[in-house]
Amino acid sequence: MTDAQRQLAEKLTAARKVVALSGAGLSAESGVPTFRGDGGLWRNHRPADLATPEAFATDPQLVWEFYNWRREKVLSVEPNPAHHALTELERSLPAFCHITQNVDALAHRAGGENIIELHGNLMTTLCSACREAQPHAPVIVPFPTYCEHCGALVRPGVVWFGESVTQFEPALAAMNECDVLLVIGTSAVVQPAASLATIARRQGAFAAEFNLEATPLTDRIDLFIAGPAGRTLPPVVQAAFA
Ligand code: BV8
Ligand code: ZN
Repeated sequence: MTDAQRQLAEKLTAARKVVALSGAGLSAESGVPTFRGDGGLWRNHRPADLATPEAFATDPQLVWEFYNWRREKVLSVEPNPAHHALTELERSLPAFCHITQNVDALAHRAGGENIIELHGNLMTTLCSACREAQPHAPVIVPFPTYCEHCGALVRPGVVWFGESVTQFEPALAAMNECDVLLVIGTSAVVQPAASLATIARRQGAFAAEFNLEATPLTDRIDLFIAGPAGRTLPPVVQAAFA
């Protein structure tokens, strides 16, 4: 354990309300590709061609296939020790909220409960016109199906660029109330998720960041814990609640 990990463990032991804000780096050790950086999805695909409402309107089949490929990937992997450490943290604290930009639901599969999926969920679908959720629509089919209510094309239940994130108000409330914020595996460049961290810090929360490298947030947090979260986070949680 480093001094930084020990210091964070003490803060967690004393905390009442803790928030974790996560990104693709949390799932990297499970084998889910990240978006930016080496091997990142946006190295080979342009976001504007695949993750916007305009892209879906232009070529629904291409967009659908991109998401099918990601769905299959996610179904073939397992939560990693960082996901499990967050579940243990949730069970050890009076109040805990995990705000994630990830659409892979791995935190749920690790047993996490109070999770805000800011960018939606890969395994759900909604109508591209009336936005009704499609509870009966099969997700992994070779082509998009049609809405049960209005007949328009069904799309993946994720938040695309230019769209409003889901559950922003509860995420904001959690940031305004927490004593400790953990920022895990996000490049902190996509808004409004990235600005949520700043809100917690401004109201006096102690903020720690887990990442392989510095991000635009690093200068504005209290502790930076370098390394893969699956290795650096579990010992902190264990030390805090052993
Ligand atoms: C909105 C879902 C209005 C779909 C995604 C100019 C300036 C500011 C903003 C904008 C701008 N131009 C446009 C915007 C707005 C835009 C935006 O922020 N663009 C950026 C890129 C400039 N945002 C939007 O359009 C958003 N909506 O603004 O609406 C509004 C405003 C306020 C309130 C309400 C509404 C909607 C954005 C949602 C886009 N959807 N995904 C899908 O998945 O297909 S975004 C995409 O990036 C990803 O899906 C992911 O969710 C998100 C964030 O990425 P990260 O998770 O951070 O992943 P990344 O690969 O970047 O980083 C990984 C990190 O992990 C790295 O730092 C790496 O070092 C680290 N790491 C790797 N391995 C490990 C690790 N760390 C620890 N351990 C490891 N093992
Ligand atoms: Zn519809």
